[in-house]
Amino acid sequence: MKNLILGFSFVALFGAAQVCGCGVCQASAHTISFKTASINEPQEVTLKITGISCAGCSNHIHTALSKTIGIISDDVKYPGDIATVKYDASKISEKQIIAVIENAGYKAEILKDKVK
Ligand SMILES: [Cu+2]
Repeated sequence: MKNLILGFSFVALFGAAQVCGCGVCQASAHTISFKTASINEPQEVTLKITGISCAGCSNHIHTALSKTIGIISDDVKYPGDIATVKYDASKISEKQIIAVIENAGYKAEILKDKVK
């Protein structure tokens, strides 16, 4: 049943991708992960993203983060609009991570209460 709903929304997303205006919509996946080996003890921040309107948007944010020095891994979820970012605090701050997302055209705020 869940797969059926996901499959349907994927089709709906693909159609919507043409009108979201983010310019990079590919509707390729709902969750995109990027991982590299961690160097130092990584910090983790969970962010609520505003402005994601299709899977291409989460891909766009993932691409922006994965090119940023200090980002160890990122996981941008759509639907859900939650980004979990592991980073090296000696190279990048939470504020800078938010700035990267805002430069990509979205809004981000730190979620204080993590989902357990
Ligand atoms: Cu989009």
